[in-house]
Amino acid sequence: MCSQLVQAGDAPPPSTDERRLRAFQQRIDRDEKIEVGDWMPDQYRKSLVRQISQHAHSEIIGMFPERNWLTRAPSLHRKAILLAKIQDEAGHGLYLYSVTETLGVRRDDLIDDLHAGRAKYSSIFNYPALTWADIGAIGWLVDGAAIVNQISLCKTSYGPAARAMVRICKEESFHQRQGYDILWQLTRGSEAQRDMAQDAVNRWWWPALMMLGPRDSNSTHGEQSMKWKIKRHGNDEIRRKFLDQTVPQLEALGLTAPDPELRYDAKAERYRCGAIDWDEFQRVISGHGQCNKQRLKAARQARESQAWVREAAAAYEGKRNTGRSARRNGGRL
Ligand code: FAQ
Repeated sequence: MCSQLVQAGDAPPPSTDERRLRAFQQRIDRDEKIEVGDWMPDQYRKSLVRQISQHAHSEIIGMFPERNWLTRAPSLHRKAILLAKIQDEAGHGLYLYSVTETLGVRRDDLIDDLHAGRAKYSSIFNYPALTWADIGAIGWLVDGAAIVNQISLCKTSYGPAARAMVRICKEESFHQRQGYDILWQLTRGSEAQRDMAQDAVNRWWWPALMMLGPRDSNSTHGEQSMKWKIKRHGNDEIRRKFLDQTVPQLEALGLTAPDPELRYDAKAERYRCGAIDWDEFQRVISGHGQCNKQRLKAARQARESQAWVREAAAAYEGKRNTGRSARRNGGRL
């Protein structure tokens, strides 16, 4: 009937899908949060699952470079701090997997994808932590880069993700400070300790800049993710903010960047770095970095060797549920 009312030359009325999409985009444009159970385009849901699960995997895999140093930390105090930091990363992974579950996926399936090499995790965790100074560089540079990105994600459009990110950022800022403090102490120590700090910065500097993602011109998801406010800033802008925040800290440490072209552009009031080796980034994210195989192997082994913990927790939960239903039925099972 409706189609008979359309005059020749008029645009056809929008379909239900188009109307829903338009209303969804209007909610995003008004900065409303999208909550569990709200209608969302399938592609929005998929993009969130992709980005948030990659982040969750990164937090979990990110524990491996640091764990080697738990038994070699230079003091009990440093060991306790590192232990707390690594436990925080595990917690971040768990919050983020929980967020993906609100989007209708199963955590086990995501972890299967990671272990089978079908899912990505951050490029940065495919580099080895060779000395104690690397623990400082990871905290300062890696957590530092992660925070700049994640502060922006506190305003992401999906409510559960935005709220998880607020808590994660608070913990990441402690991580960044502990990393800086390690390097601060080393740069005020012996010549060998100072050299160790410089060597760690030399090795982690470029990977930290790369971990913020490809240039905007090569970012596959950036444009649509920004339209949906899944991401609030482009990769290049986040990288610029990270550089602006980090170079003065580098100078305060008395260390240098392995970048002869790094300079302050007074006119633009920002730092500019030399060319990033995007071939290296592509090699690492396609599975050919220094530690990709080692990291996935360790993740698979951890899942297998800890299966008994999950089984025990499930058995305990089963017992509690049986007890609860028996109490509800007046003691009858
Ligand atoms: N590594 O289109 P875009 C941490 C992929 S947490 C590997 O620009 P997007 C805490 C990307 O997936 C660190 N792959 O992608 C910690 C896509 O491939 P796909 C993680 C990367 O999503 C510290 C393709 O390239 N943080 O460090 C990387 O719009 C210390 C095209 O890229 C998060 O995950 C990379 N670095 O922007 C833990 C935050 N970059 O999926 C332990 C949330 C890009 O089509 C110790 N994520 N790719 O196959 C995000 O904000 C975004 O996903 C970006 C990438 C900004 C990372």
